Amino acid sequence: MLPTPGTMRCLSLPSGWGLPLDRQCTFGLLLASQLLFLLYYTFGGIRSMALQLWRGPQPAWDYSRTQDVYTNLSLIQLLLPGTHHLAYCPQKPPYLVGPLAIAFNRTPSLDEIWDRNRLVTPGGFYTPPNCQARHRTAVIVPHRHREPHLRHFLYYIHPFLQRQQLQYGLYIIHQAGNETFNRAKLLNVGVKEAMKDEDWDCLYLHDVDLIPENDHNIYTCDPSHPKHVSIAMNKFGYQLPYRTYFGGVSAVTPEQYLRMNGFPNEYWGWGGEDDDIATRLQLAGMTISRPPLSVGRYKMIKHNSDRGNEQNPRRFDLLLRTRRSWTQDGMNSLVYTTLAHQRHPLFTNVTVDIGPAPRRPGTLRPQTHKGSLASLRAAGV
Ligand code: UD2
Ligand code: MN
Repeated sequence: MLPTPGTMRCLSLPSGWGLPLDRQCTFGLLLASQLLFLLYYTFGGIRSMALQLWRGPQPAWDYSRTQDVYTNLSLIQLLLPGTHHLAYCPQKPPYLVGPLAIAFNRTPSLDEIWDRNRLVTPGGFYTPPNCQARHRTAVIVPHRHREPHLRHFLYYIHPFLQRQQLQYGLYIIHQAGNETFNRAKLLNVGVKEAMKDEDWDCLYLHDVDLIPENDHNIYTCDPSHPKHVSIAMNKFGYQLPYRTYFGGVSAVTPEQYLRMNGFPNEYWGWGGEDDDIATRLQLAGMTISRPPLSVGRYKMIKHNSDRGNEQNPRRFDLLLRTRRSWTQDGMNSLVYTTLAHQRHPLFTNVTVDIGPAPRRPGTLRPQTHKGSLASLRAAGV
């Protein structure tokens, strides 16, 4: 039945509100748009909102009940003769334990870590011994002068990835010399070097000081969109600091990486490069995918800012230019010199000269020391 003018109500507002019909309409529409706006920002955009609704309620993890990161590893290490070439690993890895106990009061030695991860082969490679891996993930870590952090990272990340039954490789990309640090350019180098080794189907770009807290945070890629993984960190009270935040740990397929022309090479020093990456992936027609907040949890090892990685004063100017620069600055303009490519028992070490940071007019270039194997060994890598 068609409503007559007298019976029509706007958004079903009760007539008792005492407002004339057109005011009711305006008021109702205003209320509805406020509500939608609120929902949109609570769930971080339409895509995440749809995902939340589609996924339904997430399991509530109790982070006060944690397990040792080496739990179940002996079960996995048990080689079953004759069966290891037969079947794919199960869709859902059976050995996961959930929240992990993480502490940084004692820095483990490299020997100790190696001793506990005997199935890792030189270069930091691993293939599940008793089933065929469904995924091949390269973990790429930009690094300089963070040896204690590196040891904590190795201690936790190896058993974490093995329990997920992935085929994986671990790449530490070490910036040689004392020039200003350049995280994003090192990541570009890492991707290029890793892809020479193996047809990886997923690339994890990982800060050395971030340790995942839950092994249900599976280190695989989202085939449709780049994934920002470290969405809940102790450093930010386990909340996403802002909607387009992309720092810490992220994951892209090689195709997604190429589509956004890799990462920028021009961010020298701290900050901005993560926001540039978030912008360029959107300019390349993709959006950010994320795991549930209860799973993408990380502990960051406390640290001061590093010498040689001071805040980049140009980052705001550069960010204004991303729209114009992303097709020229990235994978297609990457230049570097590999100084060493070594298969360490627990990781592949790539030591690289990525060139000098641009100088502001009138500043003198500091003395640089080219990274040598001897200086690396002295630093304990
Ligand atoms: C935030 C982001 C990081 C990056 C950075 C800005 C988080 C958790 N991380 O990190 O992804 O966007 O801001 O550039 O929000 N590194 C070295 N040696 C150095 C300097 C840096 O190895 O001298 C590496 C190391 O892997 C480190 C990473 O670069 O984890 C990021 O640098 P950071 O930890 O000093 O910066 P942070 O924690 O503010
Ligand atoms: Mn950090």
